[in-house]
Amino acid sequence: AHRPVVVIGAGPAGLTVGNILRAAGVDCLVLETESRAFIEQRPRAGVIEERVVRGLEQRGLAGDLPKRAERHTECEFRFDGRGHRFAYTELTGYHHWVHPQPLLVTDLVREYADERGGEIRFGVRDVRLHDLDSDRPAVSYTDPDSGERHLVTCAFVAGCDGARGPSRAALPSWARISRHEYGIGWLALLAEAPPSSDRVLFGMHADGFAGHMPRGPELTRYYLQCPPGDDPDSWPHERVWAELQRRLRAADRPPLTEGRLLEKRVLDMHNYVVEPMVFGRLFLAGDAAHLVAPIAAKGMNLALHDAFLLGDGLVAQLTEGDATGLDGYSDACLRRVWDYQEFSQWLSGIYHGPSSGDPYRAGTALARLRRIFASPVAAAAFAEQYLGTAGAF
Ligand code: FAS
Repeated sequence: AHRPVVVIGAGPAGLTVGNILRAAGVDCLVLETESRAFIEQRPRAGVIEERVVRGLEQRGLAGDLPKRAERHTECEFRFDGRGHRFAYTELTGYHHWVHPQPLLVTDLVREYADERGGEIRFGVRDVRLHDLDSDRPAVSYTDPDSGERHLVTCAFVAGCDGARGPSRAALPSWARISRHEYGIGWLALLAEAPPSSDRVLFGMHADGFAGHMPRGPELTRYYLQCPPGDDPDSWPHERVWAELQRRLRAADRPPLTEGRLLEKRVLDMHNYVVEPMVFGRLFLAGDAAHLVAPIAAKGMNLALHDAFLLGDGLVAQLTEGDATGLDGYSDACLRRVWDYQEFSQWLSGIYHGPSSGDPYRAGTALARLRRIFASPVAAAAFAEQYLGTAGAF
């Protein structure tokens, strides 16, 4: 079989690329290892930049997100036993959307497969990439039902298969992978409880970071800093809530609303960046090319920024023979990727300084924090990075 483009991975990146191609009448095949039901409920990110929602709207992919999602205009840092509101929308005119990733993925896969007639295979196995540095690359996979191997030749492969997919492994040995290990873990929790505040909370505490992110009226995402490789089973319900209440306590705020824990997993906090993001006819997008620990809610946003550039670049190439988008793709993505990596690092210094055990890191962390409350210029710079509103990269 032949398709102009094969997309590996039906996450936010792969589905957005597929939808952009279909809107231009370009045939493509999306290959996904999980089932449709699984990807539509997998709990992950929840904060979407206003610019990214605009990008989705411009491509007819935002659906009723602006009606269903919550607009956030401020967040809150809790330190020195008090809550400190940071009203970023007042500073920039931009807001954040809170919209759980499963809802976005559900809309994207419905738009791609049911509305735009996009071809997708779920449950595929053993996906392999072939002849990427030729003008006839191919992708092979095993059909889950028949067990048959299929080979699809194509003009381009979009590697959107996330942090553990085959695309990155297909890069040649000279590709550079930069890694950063934070040396800490985050216990990622999903609580069946209404949010304890209408804004995102960051708790900087001597015993460790804690985070609170609304995920809709009945669900709340919490994070608790823990040792890397910690065992989620060593965190029973009582211990989780005792730690969250302590690390997020503020004199002038009510205690957290507790509830059943639906998800409990330890994220080993690390980042990586793959350079370049292109090899021959393989174009990487999203977590397949870069990972940023969920410190500044940037992972899914970066994936969508990449997907807009890749989808538009493929359409220009395939419908008008214009290669400028694809030629500039890797550099354009990496300028934003490194900017977000640096911000994630900077913010991690604030979150984890107080509990680092190093008084110098604790002192500089609080100094950074006090600066964004004391200096309007520092506050505006922080808000710009937090919201992703910087113009050029
Ligand atoms: P994805 O990983 O979403 O999608 C890749 C797809 O490829 C998956 O559907 C996978 O099943 C499929 N795939 C993998 N291997 C394959 C193969 N061999 N063949 C075919 N398909 C294959 N980001 C935030 O911004 N904020 C957060 O709060 C946040 N929290 C997170 C919490 C957790 C527990 C995790 C794991 C991630 C979190 N992230 C968060 C980051 C996450 O949202 C990613 O940045 C985002 O999903 C990236 O989108 P994609 O690049 O499309 O990759």
